[in-house]
Amino acid sequence: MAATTGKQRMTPSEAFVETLVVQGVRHVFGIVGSAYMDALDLFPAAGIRFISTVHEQGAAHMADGYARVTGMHGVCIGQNGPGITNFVTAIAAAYWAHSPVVAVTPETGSLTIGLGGFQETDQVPIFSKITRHQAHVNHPSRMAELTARAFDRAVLEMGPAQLNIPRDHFYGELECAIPQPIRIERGPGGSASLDAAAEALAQATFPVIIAGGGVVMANGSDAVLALAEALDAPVCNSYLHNDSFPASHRLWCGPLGYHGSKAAMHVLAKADVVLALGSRLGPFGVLPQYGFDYWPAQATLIQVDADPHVLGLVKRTSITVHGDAREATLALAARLTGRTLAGAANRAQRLAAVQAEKDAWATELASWDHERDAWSLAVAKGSTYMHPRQMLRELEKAMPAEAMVSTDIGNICQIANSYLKFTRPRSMFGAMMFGNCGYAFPTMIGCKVGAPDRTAVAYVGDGAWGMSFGEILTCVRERIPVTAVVFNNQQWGAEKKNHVDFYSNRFLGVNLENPSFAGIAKAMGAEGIVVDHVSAVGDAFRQATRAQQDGTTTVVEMMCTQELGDPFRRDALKKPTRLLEKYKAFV
Ligand SMILES: Cc1ncc(C[n+]2csc(CCOP(=O)(O)OP(=O)(O)O)c2C)c(N)n1
Ligand SMILES: [Mg+2]
Repeated sequence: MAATTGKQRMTPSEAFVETLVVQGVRHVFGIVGSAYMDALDLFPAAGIRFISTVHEQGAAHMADGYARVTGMHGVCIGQNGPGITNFVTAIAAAYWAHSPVVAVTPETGSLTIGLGGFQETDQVPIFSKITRHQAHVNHPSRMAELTARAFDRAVLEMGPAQLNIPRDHFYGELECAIPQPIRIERGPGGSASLDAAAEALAQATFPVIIAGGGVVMANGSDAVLALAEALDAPVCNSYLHNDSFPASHRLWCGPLGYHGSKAAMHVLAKADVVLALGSRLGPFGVLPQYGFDYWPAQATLIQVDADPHVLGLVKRTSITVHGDAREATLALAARLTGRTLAGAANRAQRLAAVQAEKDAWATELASWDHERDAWSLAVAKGSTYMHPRQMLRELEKAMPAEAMVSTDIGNICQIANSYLKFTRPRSMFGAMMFGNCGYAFPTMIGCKVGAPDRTAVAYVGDGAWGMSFGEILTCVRERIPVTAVVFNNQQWGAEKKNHVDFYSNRFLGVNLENPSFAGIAKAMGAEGIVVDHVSAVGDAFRQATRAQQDGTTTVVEMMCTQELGDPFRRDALKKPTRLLEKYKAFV
C-alpha cells in the first residue's frame, strides 16, 4: 500500500497509521482498546495486520521476537492504564535484548489527566528505565513527527522506544507530511583504535574471538567467519547467542556462560588476545562455570560494540572500538590482509589444541546423560520419566537445520544451552538478561510471524508454561503455528535447586501439581502429545514441527525426572545465618 507523500490535511489517527506504513510496519501485536480504536480502524486499509493476543505481556514479547528475527521494528499497542502496565515485563526483557520494539501506549485523555477518571496512571515514568527513547505526543499536530522519531530512535539506540499518546490526541485535524525514516549508517569505529586492534591481532599467538549478539544484529556473521579463518582464531559464542557463529565450522567452540561449552571456556582461557565482537560481556555471561574461572585476565582484550555505554563496562579493555560489529570486523580484516601474523607460526598446535578441547567436551557431554549429585540420583532412581539431558540430546538430533528456538528461564532450559547448535544467525532467542519466566513462548509466536517459513520451537519449563500457555489461543485464533516443548518436571526446578543446595531441602512453593498440558492444548484447539520415554522424543517432535506446515500448533509435553543441573545463582546465594532463637533450626 503506497504511503501518503507531501503535506496534506489528515487526522492524527491517519498521521499515526501513515507513519507506521512509511516505517515498514506490517504487523502490530496487542489487545483491542477504545483508547486507540480510531487508529486501529485504519489498519486493514493501511496493510497492517493487527494480531490480537491473550495478554499484553504476550503482545510485547511477540513484538520482541518479531524484531529479533527480522531486524525490523516490533510494535505493540494496548489500552491506556492496565493494558499498558501489562507491557512492563516484556519491554524490560526487550530492553536487555537490545530489541527495537516500539511500545505504543495510549494514555488517559489530556483534558482529564490527574483526575483519576478511569484507567489512568502516569505512563511515561513507568517505562523510563526500560526504554531507550520516550516520545510523548503533547499535541495532536505533532503525531507524525513524534511517531517517526520513536521508530527512528529505536533503531539508532538499539532498544525499545515508547510512544505515549493521550487518547484524545487521535482526534482532530492537522496538516503535515509523513516523515521519511532516518536510518543512520554505523561505521567501523575510530581508525586509531582499529589500527591498534589489528596490530594486537597480528601479534597474537593465541587469538580467540567472542561473537556476541551484536554480530547477529549487524548481520555480521559472514564477516566474522572470514576474519576467524584469516586469523585461524577459534570462536566462542557469547552467552545465549549460540547462533552468532555456525556450529558446523571447524573454528567454532560453542557458547560461553551458564551450562555452556567447556571447550569454549578452556579455549578462551588459553587466549593471549581476545576479540569480543558485538558483546557487552555481561557479568552473568562471563561468570565462572563448572567451578572454573575461564576468563583470561592477562590477555589483551579488544572490545567492539556499537553501544558506547557497554564498552569497558564489565571487563577492563585494552583496546576499545566503538563500532558496528560487522563494519569493524571488515575493517580489521582489511588491515590484516597481507600482514605476517605471529599466530601463523603455531597455527597447527593451536588448532590441534582447539580440536582436542572440542573432542573432550563432546565426549564428556555424550557420557553426561543424567545429573550425578546425591539429590538428583535419589529423585531419578524411582522415576520412569526421562532424564532431561537424554531428552535434550534427542531434541537436538531431531531439530531441523533452519529452526528458530526460544528458551525460557529454568533449569532444563538452561541445560539446553549445551545442546542447541545453529548454522545460521537469528535462530536462538534466549530470555536474555532480564531473565523472566514466561518469555519463550510468546516470543516465538512473534518470531513465527516474522519468519513464517521457518520452524518455530519454544523450550519452556512447566512453571514458566503456567505463565504463558494462554497464548496458545493466539496461535489458534490467528493461525500462527508454533511447537512448544514443555518440560514437565512438576516443579519450579531452578529455584528448587537452591533449596537443595542452600536450604537443606526445605521445599517451599517449588512443587507443582500439574494438569495435563497436552490435554489443555487440545481443549484450546491446538494439538498435544505426551512423551514419557526418550525413544519417543524424536518422532513426537518431528510430528509437531511438521504440523506447523498445516498451521497446527502443538504442545509436546515432556515428562521429566526431577533431577536438577547446576544452579543459576551460586554466585549470589549464601548459606543461611540465623540469629533469632525461633529461627535457629533454619540453617
Ligand atoms: C517472572 C519470573 N518469576 C520468577 C522467576 C524466578 N525463577 C527463575 S527460574 C524459576 C523456575 C522455573 O521453573 P520451570 O519453568 O518449571 O523450569 P525448571 O527449572 O523446572 O526446568 C523461577 C521461578 C523468574 N525468573 N521470572
Ligand atoms: Mg519445572
